[in-house]
Amino acid sequence: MTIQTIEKKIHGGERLDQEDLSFLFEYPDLLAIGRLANWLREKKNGKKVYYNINRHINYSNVCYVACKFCEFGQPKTSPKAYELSVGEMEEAARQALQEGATEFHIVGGLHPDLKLDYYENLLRAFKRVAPMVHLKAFTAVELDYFAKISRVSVEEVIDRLAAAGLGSFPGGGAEVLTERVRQLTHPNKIGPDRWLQIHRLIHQKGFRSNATMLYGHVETVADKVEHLQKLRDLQDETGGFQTFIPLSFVPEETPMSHIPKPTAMEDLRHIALSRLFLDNFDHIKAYWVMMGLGTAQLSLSFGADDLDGTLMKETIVHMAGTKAPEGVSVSTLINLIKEAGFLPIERDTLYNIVERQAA
Ligand code: V47
Repeated sequence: MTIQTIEKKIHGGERLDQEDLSFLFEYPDLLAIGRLANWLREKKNGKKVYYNINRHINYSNVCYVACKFCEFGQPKTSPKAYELSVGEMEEAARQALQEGATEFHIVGGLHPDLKLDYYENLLRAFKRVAPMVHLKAFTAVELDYFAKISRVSVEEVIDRLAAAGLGSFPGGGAEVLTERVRQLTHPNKIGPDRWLQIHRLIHQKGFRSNATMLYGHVETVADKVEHLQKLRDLQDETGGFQTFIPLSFVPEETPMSHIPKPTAMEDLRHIALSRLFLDNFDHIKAYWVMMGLGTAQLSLSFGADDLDGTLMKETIVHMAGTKAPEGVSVSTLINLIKEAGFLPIERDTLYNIVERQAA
């Protein structure tokens, strides 16, 4: 195997296989990989880089699963545990609306006391405050848990949440979709098959969702190859994923703080390889709050075409110890994109272009 054989495949529109991907994970010349990924990204999306004005809302971090990579989730008795009131969340929504938000990204821990009707009421409250704002909410892990704690099927959970205003589903909770990694880092949470099954169901019901992969902890190249293959297979089957988001592990305050944070080189490699292998995903998102704004900006030349987002108040990786800001202004995002030589395009959650009157 050589980089030239892979180059030929990419330029000829041929799919990479698992062997190619394993080779690229170990290939030393990152710039050669980046050039290929950028070529493919320009073929798909030209010079466009999408960004969005969104607000993250984490209703509560009370969670019983204790994943080793996570500091956000806390037992109910922990001094770090919190629960926002609906009033506080409505206020956050009002403020975000004034700042032009088109999306609320709503996720939380697996709370032992809250039942499905709480989440339905929450979505209805957001819709009352901001009827036009898209609600992207609840990971497959939460959906599975809501079904269990309320003794209904996941189908019913999806239907009832959709009736309450939910528009699409985020890609969290996938971690690394192999049983080996699950046993090591999150044995109390749903495994690969269930995560994929729930996304299949979401897509079959006509909704879109995203997919993630949390890298930089105990996973091997073989784990990541398996993960990406499973996502590509499901996307072949349903076409329901909108974007893939590689998540760079933030170790500082977590139970795995002894593991060094992924370097910028590793972050760029994961962006580039996602672009090259996931040929059936339209978008690769650079999530700046985990990799940092500088690396996220660079990643636009390594295959990413989406810079998410203004966020306004990120909590999950701030509790894990990230030094990135909690949110950024729209002008910061636009300037980062322009400075990197790309064309900033504001999108909504479903990648419709947002046109705004000049102020
Ligand atoms: O599922 C938890 C990860 C995810 C840490 O769909 C950590 O548009 C790094 O999924 N270091 C939540 N990562 C975030 C997420 C997401 C983010 C932005 C956009 C979208 C989307 C989805 O964060 C969790 C978990 O995989 N996570 N702890 C940590 N210490």
